[in-house]
Amino acid sequence: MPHGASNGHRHNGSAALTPQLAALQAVLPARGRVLIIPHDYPDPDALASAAALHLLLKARFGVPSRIVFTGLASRAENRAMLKHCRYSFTLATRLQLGRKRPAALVLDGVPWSGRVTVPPGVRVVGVIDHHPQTRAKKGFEGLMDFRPGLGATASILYEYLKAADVAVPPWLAALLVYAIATETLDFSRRFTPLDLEAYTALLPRANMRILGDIRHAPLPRPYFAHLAEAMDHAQVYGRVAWSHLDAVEQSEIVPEIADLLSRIERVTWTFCTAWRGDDLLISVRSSLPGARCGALLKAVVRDQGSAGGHFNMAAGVLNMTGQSLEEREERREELVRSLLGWIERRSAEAEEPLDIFAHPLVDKKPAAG
Ligand SMILES: [Mn+2]
Repeated sequence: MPHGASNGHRHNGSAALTPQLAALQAVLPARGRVLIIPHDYPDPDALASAAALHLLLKARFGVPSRIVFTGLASRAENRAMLKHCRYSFTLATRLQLGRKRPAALVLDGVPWSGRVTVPPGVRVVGVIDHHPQTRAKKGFEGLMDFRPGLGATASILYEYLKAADVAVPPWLAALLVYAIATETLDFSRRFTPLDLEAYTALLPRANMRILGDIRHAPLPRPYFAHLAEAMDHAQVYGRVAWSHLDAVEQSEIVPEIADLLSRIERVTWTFCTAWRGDDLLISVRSSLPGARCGALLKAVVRDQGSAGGHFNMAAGVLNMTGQSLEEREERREELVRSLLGWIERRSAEAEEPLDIFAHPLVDKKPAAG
């Protein structure tokens, strides 16, 4: 063990560690800073979990850490979370590494999935994740705390903090509550008793003003332009609804549209595609218990890009650098057809046959006069 109870200056508690805390302690370096790396373009669950891990490492193990991520956190609600987070976040591109190879803990994704960028020279010593597709990697000897089927990574961090007897400050309780609520769509998606326990235990401790600030963060005007475009492009085909955005700067609007469409009555599957530069982004949602969205999107994207997700939600990206506009549009249409085909087969298995015709979500009435 690199350090532990014998290393008094780093350990100020005397209670015995739970197996999970002991496993975490075992991978912490004896000295120096640890990097905390949430997945790229971190969502609320990744951000809140990173802040919770930062507190845990300091309060329970006396280990200083720095939160580092790749991509942006541009969604208005996510920016509000960063504003209220008392720990600073560093962009991976700005990270200054000395000659030592710092240890890192990866959150809400695995470094071998393509969703988490690990800066060169950084050594991953542990991974904490809840995605059902997550598999252990052969040869990886660090901590692997995988809880497939759990609603949120934030719930795992709640469990660690509780086991370590670390008090959660009100601002962090607000972030964790928001993370669990969004990740489970207010418990309308799959969750476990641990998610419910974390939520109900943290809510009374949460700073409600911060929670309100995050939930109702001011939205930039382009958000509404995307919304209008998405509604205009939205199609319904039986129990499937989907849409497309021609040019987005940030990826976060794509899952938001998929979530919004999933509220159409009788619709059980939704997806949204969008161009972001040379990348085609895809988000899939389903309310069916056996949907396995992550596996479905992986099957559709195959080796042309990367995809991953949960039972009820998944995201993927295809890079089309060097292809003409026609080729890109053709491949997008092919992907839409392929997705519809897979969904149709899944629906047939679930005895939920689709309609024959697709039609626009919003009827376009001819202009008066
Ligand atoms: Mn998550």
